[in-house]
Amino acid sequence: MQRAFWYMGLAGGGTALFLSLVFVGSILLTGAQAAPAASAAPTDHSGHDPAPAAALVEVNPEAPAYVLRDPTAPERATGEVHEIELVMSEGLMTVAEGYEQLVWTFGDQVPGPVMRVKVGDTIRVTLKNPETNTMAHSIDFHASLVAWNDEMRSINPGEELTYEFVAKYAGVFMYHCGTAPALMHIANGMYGMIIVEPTEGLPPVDHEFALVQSEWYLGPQQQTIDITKASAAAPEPDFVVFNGVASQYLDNPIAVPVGETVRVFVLNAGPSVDSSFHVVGTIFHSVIKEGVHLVEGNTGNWGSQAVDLSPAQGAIVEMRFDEDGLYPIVTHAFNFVGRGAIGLFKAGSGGEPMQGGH
Ligand SMILES: [Cu+2]
Repeated sequence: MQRAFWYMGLAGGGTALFLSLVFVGSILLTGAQAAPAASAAPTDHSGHDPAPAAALVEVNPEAPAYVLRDPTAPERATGEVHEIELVMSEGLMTVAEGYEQLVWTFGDQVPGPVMRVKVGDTIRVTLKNPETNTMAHSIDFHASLVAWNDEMRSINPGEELTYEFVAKYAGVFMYHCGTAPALMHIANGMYGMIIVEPTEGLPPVDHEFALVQSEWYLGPQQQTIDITKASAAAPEPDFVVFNGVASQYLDNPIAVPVGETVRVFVLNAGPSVDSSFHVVGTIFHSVIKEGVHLVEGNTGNWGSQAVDLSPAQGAIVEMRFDEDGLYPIVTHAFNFVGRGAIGLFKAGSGGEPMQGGH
């Protein structure tokens, strides 16, 4: 329904068209039109081409609908010692409308579960590789200070290991499978976010979300990703996504009230493409990126328009939406916006559908 509303009155379909209407300007318009989604391919009922870039993998209209990932950030875990059981599974996942891949996961989801602790806490993860799996796997918590050849070792199907560490530094950290080739294991879904707050905790805000950007290099339907594509020196992902699934928050906008403070924990899991995290129509008044804090109310009132995150970098950004309406979430590397790296914050009622041309 959201999409029907969103595209109502538009002559064509496609994310690229949406962009061309939002971003008036010849440079942006040219970029958007060059995106594969702007092709003359027939659109589906929703009005957007679900296969913008996956030219070499045939769309499967019978693929199950994707499972919408709740973007709400979890509360910080209570207590100081956290026992976490993490099962690494291998199974099918719809990563974009019409595209199903055989993914490897932490906790049956891509990205893996968002964990949230504070400095000083002990995290004791019991990592399990079920007998039914086909591959060895492992885990590497960037929030930890441990030896690579101990806790990060690979375990075979049927084995488990305990990975224990004390969180000593605050930040938005990546965790991922490091089993060789790590590129394959990350690109096939084995990554997630762990938030470590300062000992005293983050100041409370009205709303908190967690968004993980990552790439899909599609393999054939229901098979693992294409490691040859993923290995290219200049990688061309079929999809760049937030929280595992292409355009899921374009289809299902994230509702927020007008004027309240929204905090987003952002991680770029890569494996290979940089992110320029941007929310159209707002300015980040607070950014904590890799330990560096842009503080609201600073002398000069400096603000931030986009946060650059290389693979395995994270940030906490805060913003407010001053007007009722829609605020697109993108990486401002616009070649990827037509490939699934787009969502929407819907502030208040969401305003009126955008009218007219440009
Ligand atoms: Cu793995």
